[in-house]
Amino acid sequence: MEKKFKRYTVTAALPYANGPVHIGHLAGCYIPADIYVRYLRARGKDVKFICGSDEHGVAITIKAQKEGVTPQEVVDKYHKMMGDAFTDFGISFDIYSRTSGKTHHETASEFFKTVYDNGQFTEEVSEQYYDEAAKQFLADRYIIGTCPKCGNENAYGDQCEKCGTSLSPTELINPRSTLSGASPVLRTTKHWFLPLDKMEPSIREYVESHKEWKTNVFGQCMSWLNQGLHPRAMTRDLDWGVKVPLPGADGKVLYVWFDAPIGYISATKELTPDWEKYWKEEDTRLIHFIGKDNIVFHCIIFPAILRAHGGYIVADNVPANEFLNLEGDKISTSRNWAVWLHEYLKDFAGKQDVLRYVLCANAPETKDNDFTWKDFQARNNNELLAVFGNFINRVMVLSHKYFERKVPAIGTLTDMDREVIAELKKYPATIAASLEQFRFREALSELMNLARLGNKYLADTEPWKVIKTDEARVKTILNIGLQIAANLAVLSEPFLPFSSGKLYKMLNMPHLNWDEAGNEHLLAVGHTITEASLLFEKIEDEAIDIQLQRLEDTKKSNQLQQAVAGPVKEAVSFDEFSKMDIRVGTILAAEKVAKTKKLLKLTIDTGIDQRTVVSGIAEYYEPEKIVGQQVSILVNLAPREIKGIMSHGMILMAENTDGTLAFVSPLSPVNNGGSVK
Ligand code: B3M
Ligand code: ZN
Repeated sequence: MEKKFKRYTVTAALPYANGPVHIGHLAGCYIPADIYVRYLRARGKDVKFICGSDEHGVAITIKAQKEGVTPQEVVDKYHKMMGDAFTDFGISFDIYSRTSGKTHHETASEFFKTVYDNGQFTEEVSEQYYDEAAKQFLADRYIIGTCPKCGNENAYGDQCEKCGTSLSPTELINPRSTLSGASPVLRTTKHWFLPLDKMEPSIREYVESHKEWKTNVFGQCMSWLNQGLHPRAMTRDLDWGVKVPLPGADGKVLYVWFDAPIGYISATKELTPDWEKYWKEEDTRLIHFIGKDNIVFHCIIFPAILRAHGGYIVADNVPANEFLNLEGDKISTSRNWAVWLHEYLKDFAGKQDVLRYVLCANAPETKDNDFTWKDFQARNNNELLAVFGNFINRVMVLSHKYFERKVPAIGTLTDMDREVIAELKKYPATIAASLEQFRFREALSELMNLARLGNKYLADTEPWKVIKTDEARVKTILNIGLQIAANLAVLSEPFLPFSSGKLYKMLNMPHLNWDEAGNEHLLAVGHTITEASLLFEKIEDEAIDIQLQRLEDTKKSNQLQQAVAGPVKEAVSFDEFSKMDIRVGTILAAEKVAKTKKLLKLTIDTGIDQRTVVSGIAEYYEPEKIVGQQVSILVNLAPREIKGIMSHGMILMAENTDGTLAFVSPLSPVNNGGSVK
């Protein structure tokens, strides 16, 4: 493999510019891609790392509609935000472009035109829903109606999110347009299709020639192929996107999955005048990093587009990851169930490497995986801090203390020294072997094993004790310790670029390539190192509790937002309403009613009298906390006996749909006895 390829084009999926970046994005695609590219650069390879925002498609127009702004405003806002987040986390793209740019529009247009001129498209006229009020054809996501399977009244034209069935818009019962609310009508429209059915043999041959692909990727491709490919429309009736460059195609744009992957090519064009080498020469290795929902587009449809055009290479590998969940639940932008990078940075400033570490150590490489804050804390405290940080700190501090920041001379080696050095020598190759196979978790754990080796070496040799009797021996130990630290600086760079940078600085060493590591001569005897600084800090429970509480709040507010209000009761006259005498009162005393779970016995100052009321609120309020609280009380409810206590009236409670209760209290103080009307 190494011999065949002269250069690398590495792409990371172009994220839709319709929301901020979250940990799922990082874990699924950007962190592995960045580690891989940093590693290739460290090996001195010729590599271009390409990404940008995907700014077309209904993902954007729907967001614009929701926020009441133009699609352009949506993409401008999020393109900036996403680009900043990637920079903040050290994702080292050579270019972060965008598909709304001029180069991209020209490139995608040219692509379409060439495929058309090559006679590769088929034209088809079909009936599609049209909104006469909004005067436009409706993409599937713009149509909602009743799901024929489960009766959900808000199923989308492509899928019912309640029962998960995939649908086509014409299957919906009572379809309506989300733009105008009108019932859409069917109209004929012409589109250009890529005949994937006819191209199947060549795509199958391509996929089958890549049995080395990750099993999740290869498996998904084969299952698509075995189900049979169908012609797929490469144009849409939409006014946001790259215009279809054909006469008579007004109001039509390229299908977003036609134009977006071409965005990789446009971005490369913007990056270098030499771009053709990276896309057209067989000795270039093209690799797409993506999440699993993008597999079919990168392994089947994009290669088909590239071949229909001609003159381009196709991907040699597509190391897609599965999904990352958050605390056991699917990450979701609309439910705000995510850890957003810009928020993480506010709470954990300077701790980008911790997140990079956790997301790599826990990456959903072969199956979906879960991010939990407890695991985040444990990995920081028990691994980064206790192993890596602790080793570096000890070796630095001891070298300062005993040898005034000079790398001490190495003396006679013991067996243990020789073993440690022999071990050390294996690491560059071991870590590289894992990286070459896109096994990032394994690679990272090998890196940590090198830090463990250093830690154990110090623990076994105990230089802090030996110094009292044998300074020459301590010189040797710390020389070897410092060499391990220097190797860590080089080998950790792809994974933990910020910490590696700090370590390079502490050791005052020039930047080294991967292949220069793996020996005990990285730091010359007498070389001066600099001040030690902490690489990692302990993360306390409080910081984690804040995050967990935030998620808890999100969960609650999601539940309440989903709540549907009950139907209105029968009408009452004002006279009937006025019969109820509702007053403001203050709770003077509260205690639990013995042998019950739900009841509190309250003494209320109603302004008229002081009276006892039994109320079923013990699950929501602690007695000691509500004394002094003002509440609304129905004072002319006929008294009744509850658990042997006479209750004179009823406290008014607001009830959530989930049955939880809250007092109905005045927002500013009202005198006791004031009426509620
Ligand atoms: N924007 C889908 C996504 O963000 C899509 C990827 C395009 S890659 C060319 O998952
Ligand atoms: Zn359904």
